[in-house]
Amino acid sequence: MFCFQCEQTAGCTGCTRNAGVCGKKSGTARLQDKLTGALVGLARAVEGNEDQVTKETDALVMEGLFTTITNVNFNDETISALTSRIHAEKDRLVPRCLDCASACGRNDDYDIDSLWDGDEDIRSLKSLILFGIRGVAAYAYHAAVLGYTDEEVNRFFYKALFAIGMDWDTDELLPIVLEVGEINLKCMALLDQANTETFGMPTPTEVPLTVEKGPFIVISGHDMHDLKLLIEQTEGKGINIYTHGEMLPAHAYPELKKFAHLKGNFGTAWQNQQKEFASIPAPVLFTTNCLMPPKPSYADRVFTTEVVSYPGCIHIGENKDFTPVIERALQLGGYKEDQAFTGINGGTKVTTGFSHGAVLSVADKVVDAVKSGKIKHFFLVGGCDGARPGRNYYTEFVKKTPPDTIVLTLACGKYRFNDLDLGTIDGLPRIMDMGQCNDAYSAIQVALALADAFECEVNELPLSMVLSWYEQKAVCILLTLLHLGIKNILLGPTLPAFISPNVLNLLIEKYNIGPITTPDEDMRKLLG
Ligand code: SF4
Ligand code: SF3
Repeated sequence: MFCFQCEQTAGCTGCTRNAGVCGKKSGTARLQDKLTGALVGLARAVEGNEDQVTKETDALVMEGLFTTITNVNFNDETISALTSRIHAEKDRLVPRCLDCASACGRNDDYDIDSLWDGDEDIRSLKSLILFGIRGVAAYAYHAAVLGYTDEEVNRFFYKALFAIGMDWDTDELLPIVLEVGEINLKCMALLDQANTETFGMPTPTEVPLTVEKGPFIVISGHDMHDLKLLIEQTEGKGINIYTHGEMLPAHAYPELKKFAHLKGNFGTAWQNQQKEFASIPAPVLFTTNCLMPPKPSYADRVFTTEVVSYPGCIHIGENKDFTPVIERALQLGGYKEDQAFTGINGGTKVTTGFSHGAVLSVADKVVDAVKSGKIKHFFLVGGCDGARPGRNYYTEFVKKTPPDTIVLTLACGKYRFNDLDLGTIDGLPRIMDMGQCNDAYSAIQVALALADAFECEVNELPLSMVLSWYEQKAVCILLTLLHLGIKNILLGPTLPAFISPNVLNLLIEKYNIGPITTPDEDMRKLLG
């Protein structure tokens, strides 16, 4: 196998053995490559047949891309079935193409090995495109389940997939890399609109980490729609719901927080799940990444839905009947007494909901605090978490931020520090959780509003971005920040294996992006 799409890739170069660090087996990796090759084939078939593309074609592309994100789908059967559906769709667009013996190169599946084995700069640029659109597809998928789609975003998937299959050079590929960032901005705006119009504008909300006695269900991932359905189906059944990982920001949405049995958050970072789920008397439902291979101690309590799948785990299908999860929760019965859990720093609660709506509603206060010198600097410390020991950097960095600075955060990397109490500045908490990774859109909106208020460029604001990455959604967000011309981003804990030295030099020259070093050194550098 060859896979180097995530931050924990073996030896910081690539997973090449029988299984990846994430637990993905070589056979599964092969099937995911075939699936991707089929998607390129579908994009080739779309070329010239655009008028034949339907909502179903778009949905298939989103599903195919999302399925191959790290920690989403480990199930050979569902991956193969999806590939067959993609072939069938290509066959509909270009009938009998699959029966044709002569490879015309126009509608064929793409052999992804020719990408992995190709020139390292081309591989690097095509990887940025492929991994980036996997991330965008996940966000587009979440928006689509709420009934929101964007033609331009959908069309771009075909363009990008087509480009991956072409023998193009750097000059042709680089603009498409940046276009991934541009399209992702549109897609995150779409998802923001979908979430806020469906569930209301998030408001700052305290979330307890205590699990109350009685039956409960833990729900993980990013899909708010699944959470809403689960909340509705458990109402009045004496079952409490606890969020996990990227589901935490759900507590801040008015249309979700109004349910009294959405009680709190369970667990710390996603990479601790094998330890934390081992002994809980409750089922866990995964709606998206990050699913780790379940240990035998709790595998029979893990349920999946949407594109997530793991062999042997019960999958909740399109009918969205969560009865098996509900019955398991009642059967397990939960704790006999309330259990007071803490975050990794010992905190008993966390706060979320500082979306662009919440922060910009007190924009005057923020601007005044900056003008009067009470706030000297903003740090955006956000992104994915992961198991690499070097990720303690982010905890240490946040602990070292001076008292006259604000830490904006988002995505699951915040579990390293979101239970810290850093106090307030003029009533504004020093740590503000803006939400999930896609709520990078909120951070961008706030940065643009501050630049507007101070009549300067975003790069001239007293704002530093110290980002952590793990999977492919982080790739598209990073490309969005580059598309917006944001400079001086610090990225860690290691740089992507798929960025070749030449491509890295290009990013350094144009955007001055760099790796994190030590909290002290970076703090000194950023505060000048
Ligand atoms: Fe390795 Fe990451 Fe690929 Fe899993 S997703 S096989 S850990 S590079
Ligand atoms: Fe985390 Fe897996 Fe990326 Fe949405 S849940 S950010 S790593």
